[in-house]
Amino acid sequence: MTVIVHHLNNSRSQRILWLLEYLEIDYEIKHYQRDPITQQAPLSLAQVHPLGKSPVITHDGIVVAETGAIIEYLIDNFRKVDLTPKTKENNLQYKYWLHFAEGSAMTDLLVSLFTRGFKTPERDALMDRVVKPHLKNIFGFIENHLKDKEWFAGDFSGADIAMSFPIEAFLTGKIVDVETANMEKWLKKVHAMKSYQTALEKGGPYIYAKQ
Ligand SMILES: N[C@@H](CCC(=O)N[C@@H](CS)C(=O)NCC(=O)O)C(=O)O
Repeated sequence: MTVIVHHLNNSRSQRILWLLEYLEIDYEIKHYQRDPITQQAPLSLAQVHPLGKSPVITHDGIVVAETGAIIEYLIDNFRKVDLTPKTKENNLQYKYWLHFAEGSAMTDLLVSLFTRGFKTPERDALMDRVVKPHLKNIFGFIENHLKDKEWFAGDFSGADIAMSFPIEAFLTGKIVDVETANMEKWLKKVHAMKSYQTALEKGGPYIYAKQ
């Protein structure tokens, strides 16, 4: 059965389209548009999954939400190209970065993004004392990880797909001063991939691919 991707414009769900293109899996896109003022997803997405967030996919009567879980589901169920590293060490790295993408990398980025319209002394203090040091630490760590590696976990894997969104979002905003040469080099390779470009054409507006 065809996979249906419930895809919100300008969102994390772009990664799932990329993965589907890379794996050459048959899929359909159901498009959802953010509210232009609040940037929230339309209520219709909550009919697919109670949280009403994207990405979410439906396949064979199953609903799968949460980027990392969707990536694992698609790689496990459609083994056309294996995107799971084989060595124990690379497999651990793969799992680490798959979870890190949403678990660690996005947290402080979201605080920064969600509060950027509130120019108050309290927001400035929160940014200076907590969020910016965290972002420096996290993205400095990613930058350092990529210094002698082509991809996040050995060969190209689902971890690279998961990490694309936080890196694109970070490089788009660049709210802290940190070295980015290795992340930029990695992202250039990602953006040159045919599967990434096709997914971009099919997904519609995506402001984070413009570095
Ligand atoms: N950790 C979740 C985050 C899902 C999420 O927050 N998605 C955003 C799009 S980037 C969303 O749906 N926002 C609209 C809303 O919350 O109304 C995942 O990776 O699937």
